[in-house]
Amino acid sequence: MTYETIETETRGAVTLITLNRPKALNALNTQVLADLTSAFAAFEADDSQLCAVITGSGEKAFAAGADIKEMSEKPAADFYKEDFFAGWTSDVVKKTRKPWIAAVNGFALGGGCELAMMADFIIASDNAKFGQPEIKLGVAPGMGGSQRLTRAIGKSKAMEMCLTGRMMDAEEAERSGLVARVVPLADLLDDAMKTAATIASMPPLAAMMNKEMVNTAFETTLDQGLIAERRMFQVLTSTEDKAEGMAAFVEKREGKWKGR
Ligand code: CO8
Repeated sequence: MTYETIETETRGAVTLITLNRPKALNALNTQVLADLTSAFAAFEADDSQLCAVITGSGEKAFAAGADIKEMSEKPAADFYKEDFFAGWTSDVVKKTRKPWIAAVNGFALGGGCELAMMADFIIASDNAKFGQPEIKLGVAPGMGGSQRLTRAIGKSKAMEMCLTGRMMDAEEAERSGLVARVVPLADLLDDAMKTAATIASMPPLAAMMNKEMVNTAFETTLDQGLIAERRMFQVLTSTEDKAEGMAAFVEKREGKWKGR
């Protein structure tokens, strides 16, 4: 499948999705959303694909935000009527049950930061810069930034970033818990792909349920989350991969997974 604004390829069980509008610093427009939505649906539907990585083309930007030129021409009523960009959350995030990683190279601003935060985790290059500069445009985050950034780094830092529009560098992002790890830019893609391959080598149902368990922590109370975790654990004990995984440990060999 070829797309207008992104590139996709599969390497073993890992799908690599690259935002490909380098001249606009990979700004996210309606076409990018449509392309990403269909690429993520294809990834989710393909049983041979077990983990995905999303990154930006070029060395300068993951994505410098929603496309300001597109937004500048859009009447307010259309933002509401089209429910502009609502699909990012409903189609990309909610329907993608397999794990995916954002490999953030360079700027991740506004919608770019918000897209990265939708991933299950972020690996950042040492030149990465995160920010929610929408206030400088007279608006505010509109794709989850005020919510996900606050959950990721806490109220004080999130509030400061949203109110001043300042950027956070990779080192501060790691210290604040926004990103899992920082690596040199030259190693970013290799590192993210290797990490994704490690995840793809795990029992697939266990990977999906581990993801669901951690995400549940953001959606509910501790008591409800602990119950959900216990139920998912109990479901996993009924899988063939659990029998194989425990037998493989006892027999001192690698497990062979069936995904059931
Ligand atoms: N949209 C469109 N084009 C962009 C964007 C963008 N977000 N960012 C950069 N570009 C374009 C520039 O216009 C320029 O194009 P051209 O060469 O045709 O003039 C090209 O990319 C290169 O950019 P610069 O020359 O500006 O490069 P610099 O190295 O000087 O600066 C920056 C890099 C600091 C990243 C700078 O480009 C910048 O500040 N960009 C805008 C960042 C920003 O404000 N992002 C937030 C956008 S708003 C948003 O994301 C809201 C999301 C919520 C929407 C949900 C609605 C419901």
